[in-house]
Amino acid sequence: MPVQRTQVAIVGAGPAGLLLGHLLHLRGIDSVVIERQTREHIEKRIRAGVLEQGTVALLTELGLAQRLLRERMVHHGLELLFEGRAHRIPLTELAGRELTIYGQHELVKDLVAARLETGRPLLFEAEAAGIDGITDDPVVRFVHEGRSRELRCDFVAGCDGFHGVSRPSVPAGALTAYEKVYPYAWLGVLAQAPPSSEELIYAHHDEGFALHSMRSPSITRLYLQVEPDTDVADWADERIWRELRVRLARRDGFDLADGPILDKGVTGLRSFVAEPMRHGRLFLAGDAAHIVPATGAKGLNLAVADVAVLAAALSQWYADGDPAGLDGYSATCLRRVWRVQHFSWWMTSMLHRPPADDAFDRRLRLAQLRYLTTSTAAATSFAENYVGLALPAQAGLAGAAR
Ligand code: FAS
Ligand code: PHB
Repeated sequence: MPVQRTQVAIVGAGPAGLLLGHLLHLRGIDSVVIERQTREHIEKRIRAGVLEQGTVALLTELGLAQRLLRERMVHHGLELLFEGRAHRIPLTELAGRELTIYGQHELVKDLVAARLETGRPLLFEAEAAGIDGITDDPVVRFVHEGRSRELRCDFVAGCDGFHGVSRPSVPAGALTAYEKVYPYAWLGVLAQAPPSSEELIYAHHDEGFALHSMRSPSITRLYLQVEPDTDVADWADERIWRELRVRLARRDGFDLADGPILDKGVTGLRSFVAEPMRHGRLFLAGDAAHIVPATGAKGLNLAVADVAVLAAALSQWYADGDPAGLDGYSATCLRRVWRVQHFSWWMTSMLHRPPADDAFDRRLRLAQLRYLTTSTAAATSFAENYVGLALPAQAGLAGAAR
């Protein structure tokens, strides 16, 4: 079995793995990225679309944002819609930061291109089967081009998402999982239709939650709250548009533009945290360590924050053998993770209608929404969390707070 060696083995070429690979490249640290899917698959996979200012500032500093800055949409607010009325939250006015709308798959395309430009290894259709020796001498076992291979390394970055092999490679009992699974899911669609509003619309409705988002001036991204076991085949396009019209209805003459649906899928909503995020020489980052319900649009941004901390810690280790950053990695990331977990759970609970809903809970949700849209203090706290907290001081090349 051919043996290969590198400094950092990165399992998974999602935003976390690819960005980490680039951060390490800029610091002269070797890495190999192993990805089980094809390049085409990961560059077409429709997921997130909202980037925090801190994420964009980091990408810009790293020279990875040329196309993003050219093609993105910039938002300074969003709308909360309930009881047939929309209320704008002026995010930038309240929290001093803007939002960027740019498809995750577009960002992955940019990161793959940047990786290939560095000439450093990025193996597609390479499925990691397991990780051994995580306490002292890590080895990633994977299958590539039909052959079993081993990759020896100093460290493994587990960036392989929720269903990857990294987290399960941690010995039983060494990791504590905290989880909440929500009794509803999201039916997400990508449509060839111009967005029907300048900004995102989060709708609380008695038929369930709905979200109007976008990807470009000609592509709309929309979500509907559905049953967890929903089969997308049961949702014909007409039925989707009909339901969106019901839940996004409002009294100010808003009209939802429709068009051909290009992509649709159902995603469950879950809150999950694995603690600690470090096990010997294995470091979990992004969805491999934590999942947030998409309501707060935080998943991608949290993955970026993790690898920014991890890259700085690895660089400190390779520069002068100082383990402080590596030893503090988990605690540093988990502080942000739990803040974001709380915000995402709170936003999800406020905007969704649970199956076993009762009149009291419904009135509590509406009272929360009315407070949020009439109190500057409440709206400011919401805005601060939604636009995203500053990246940790050690993130990025200069290490200055972002
Ligand atoms: P990723 O899951 O993006 O990447 C992990 C990579 O590891 C994948 O490419 C996978 O193929 C690879 N991999 C897995 N196992 C492997 C193995 N054994 N060997 C080699 N490679 C392996 N967030 C939002 O804010 N808005 C959204 O609308 C939204 N929609 C989402 C929809 C879905 C279906 C999912 C799963 C997530 C969604 N998210 C959304 C959250 C999303 O943005 C994630 O937070 C983000 O992709 C996390 O990035 P990574 O941690 O890099 O993980
Ligand atoms: C998206 O555009 O995909 C999106 C936006 C906001 C969310 C979740 C997803 O909360």
